[in-house]
Amino acid sequence: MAEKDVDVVVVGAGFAGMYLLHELRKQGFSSRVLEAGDDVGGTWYWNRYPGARCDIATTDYQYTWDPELLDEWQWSEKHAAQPEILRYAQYVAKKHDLYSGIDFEVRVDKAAWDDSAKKWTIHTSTGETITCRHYVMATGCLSVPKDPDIPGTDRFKGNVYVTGRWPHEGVDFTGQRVAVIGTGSSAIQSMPHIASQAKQLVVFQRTPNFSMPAFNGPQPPDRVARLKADRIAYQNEARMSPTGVPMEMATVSALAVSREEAFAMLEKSWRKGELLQIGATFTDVGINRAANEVVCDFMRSKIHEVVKDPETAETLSPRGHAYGTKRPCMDTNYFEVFNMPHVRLVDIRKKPITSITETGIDFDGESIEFDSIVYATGFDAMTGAIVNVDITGKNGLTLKKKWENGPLTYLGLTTVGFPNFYMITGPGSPSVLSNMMVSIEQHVEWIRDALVDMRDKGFETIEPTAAAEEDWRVHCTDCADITLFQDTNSWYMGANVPGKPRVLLPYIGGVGRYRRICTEAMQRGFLGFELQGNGKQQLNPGPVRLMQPDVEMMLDVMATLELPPIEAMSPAEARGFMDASATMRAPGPDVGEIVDGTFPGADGDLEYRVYRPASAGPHPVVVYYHGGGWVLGSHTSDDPLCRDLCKRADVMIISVNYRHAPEARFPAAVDDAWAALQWVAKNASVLGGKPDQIAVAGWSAGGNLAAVVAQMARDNGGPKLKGQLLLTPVTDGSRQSASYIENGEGYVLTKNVMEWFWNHYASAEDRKSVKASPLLAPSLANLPPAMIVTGQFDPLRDEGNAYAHALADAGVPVKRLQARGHIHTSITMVDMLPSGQSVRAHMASGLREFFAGE
Ligand code: NA7
Repeated sequence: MAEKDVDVVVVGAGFAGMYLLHELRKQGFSSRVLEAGDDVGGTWYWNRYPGARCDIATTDYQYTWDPELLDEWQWSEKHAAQPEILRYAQYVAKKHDLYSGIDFEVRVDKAAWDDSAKKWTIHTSTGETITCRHYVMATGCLSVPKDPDIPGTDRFKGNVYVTGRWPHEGVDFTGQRVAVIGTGSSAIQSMPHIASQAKQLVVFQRTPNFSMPAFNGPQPPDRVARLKADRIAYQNEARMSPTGVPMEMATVSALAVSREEAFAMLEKSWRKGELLQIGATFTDVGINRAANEVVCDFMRSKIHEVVKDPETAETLSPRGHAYGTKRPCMDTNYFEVFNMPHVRLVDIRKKPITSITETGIDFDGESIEFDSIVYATGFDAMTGAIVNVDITGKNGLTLKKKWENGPLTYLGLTTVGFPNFYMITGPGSPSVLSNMMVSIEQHVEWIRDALVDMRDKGFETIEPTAAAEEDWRVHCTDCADITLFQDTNSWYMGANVPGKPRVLLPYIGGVGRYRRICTEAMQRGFLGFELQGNGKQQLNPGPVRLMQPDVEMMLDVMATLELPPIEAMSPAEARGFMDASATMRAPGPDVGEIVDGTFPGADGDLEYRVYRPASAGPHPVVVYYHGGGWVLGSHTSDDPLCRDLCKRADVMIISVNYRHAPEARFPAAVDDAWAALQWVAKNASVLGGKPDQIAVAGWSAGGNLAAVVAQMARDNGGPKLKGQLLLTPVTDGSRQSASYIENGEGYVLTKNVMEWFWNHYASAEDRKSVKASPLLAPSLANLPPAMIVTGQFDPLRDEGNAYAHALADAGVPVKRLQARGHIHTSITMVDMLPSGQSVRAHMASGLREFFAGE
């Protein structure tokens, strides 16, 4: 007799439900696993269409939690076919006695949270009611086929097949006239099999897809050897990788090599027959449309090589979307199908289907009769299976209602208002953008650990906080924003289901990063969660520290380079190092004109560089002071940033040099900065600027100088400045704020580097001068309007923010922007870190506002 009250109810007995059952038992939790099918396997149970195959190699798409399986189970191919994967699931279920813990042919109709009992009540299709403390949806991401939204689907009297619900006994199409609707992965995999049997095959294509040959065969010996040589290392590499598959990471932009070189590199990736390799050939395929287009061109050239009729080849060639933004496919002889005389391709964008009829399909004035129609039209992905169950949380809120504008989760695992409710590979987690096996295991282990921890500490409920959920939403959006996904209509975006909210459903920040974030949330006392039970409460609002994904990627790459610390170098060495680094960066956008010259500094001539916009002048003028801790840099060292601001704000930027420490210590840089401002004020017209429209700007130490000269201009009768734009400025060298401790290590500008800068620049006594620490000025009243930009992970964050608050308190109009997930240096990395774009756009509009109305 099955228990009616258990610790955990799990819905689904695919690879997620199976592993969770195993772990729950091991930890002594009672459980019920409810499965709609009559066997284990989940996706591999349902998707039995001919040719169904895993696109991830078997070395990587297998359980890691039972190491014995590696020896016990021999995969016959590199990419296993559905029957073999199903047999694997059955083998594991038998080996670990999982069948005894699973109720088959049972659907969950309804689940409701009982807030007084602190339990879930589950109603099943068999009329059973089960109560449980914890409720886990292990229902898979692509398990609810979407309704084929084509008129007349119910009229057809012939055979109808849906790839995701294929008959277990198989289908013989021999001698039949067959229509296939859809050209996603399921169609691409099944088509060669259907075509080999059918008398006539008509393929109705709405959007062509990118696909590459799987080059299937035995498991690749190099991968198997690596796995066998050091299983733990190999699997850890997978877990910490971007996609859940150990892979060589790209080091070069697709735009940094010639087209021939790019194609040669892509050919090498292509030959590997690994789905994720093409996209990983270059660093910028996912984020830069021009780079992506190189890949698209290559993929299209491959289609034209195979398909003999150029018009058909062109119809099969994707033109409208970036590679990878719709699920790229792997095939075995897919494009070859279209060379067969009995196969016809119909582009329904040009020849729309008007209706399915009793005998066939009407489209564009034609009627074709069919014996069978195959719908390969996809799934209500990621959220479909979850909201299909009537799930009611606290205060009668249903999940369907809560998610009507898009799924909201914390870490893709939990959601506010639904205590003790968990999703495995849910929306907001890497799931479908990863090797699912790696992601499944991670989620199962996280849930297991959470349950064990709660039991150990006597907590009964866990629920994310609203703030944490909102932070996660923002972070997911930040990640999505830097990619090309949002421009494409894909099921990743919910765009395949009419009326579904448009949001990137999976988390695109990477498997390894995601794992780190989830682990950190748990290790730091369930950050972002509230736990309750036995009269106790633990509220740890969080949030988890969320770096912009591209910034973190850059830090990861830098970590592998093992660069020497700046503070261990002499100033000359540090300057050489910075100069060398600058030669490798992207140059920044073109501007109208760049002119170099010299101006009289406080102690001799110094260089400047003018950046003029392409528009007709005269322009407002921004005197810009470069960063580099008063020790490094020059009038050209912030070149990409100056170009970017010039272009975005349509202002003239004059980047001025100043003398550097330790050769010229404080206040030499201030004296030169002040001399530069005065010189610009006098010569603005000659330089092509508007003499009555001058602002100052600077980054880091340059931000410090800009703030100081703004005060000097106020105190010395001009020039009258229109504004001051301070990017991550140094404002107080007399003390170290909390952000020094919080962000002192690991984010390029470290506490030690900052101390090295200060020590070269100014004595302890001098640091108290208002010309070194503008925050210490007795009054900040009557200063020009300011925009102050700080980075969340910058040691200088708090002093920048403090200056903004102090200015506001003194009545100065201030715009403050704390750049989420940014470090001290990342906002200046034009064309390298897309996440800085919106920050610089704000900076540019700040500059425009300084000069607005004049
Ligand atoms: P997909 O990838 O969603 O593909 C569905 C296909 O069906 C795709 O080509 C759709 O065109 C097409 N489709 C959907 N609705 C229609 C209508 N109404 N008319 C014509 N064509 C339509 O699903 P799959 O099952 O192939 O693959 C799912 C995933 O399973 C796969 O990505 C792997 O992760 C495994 P569209 O592109 O929407 O224009």
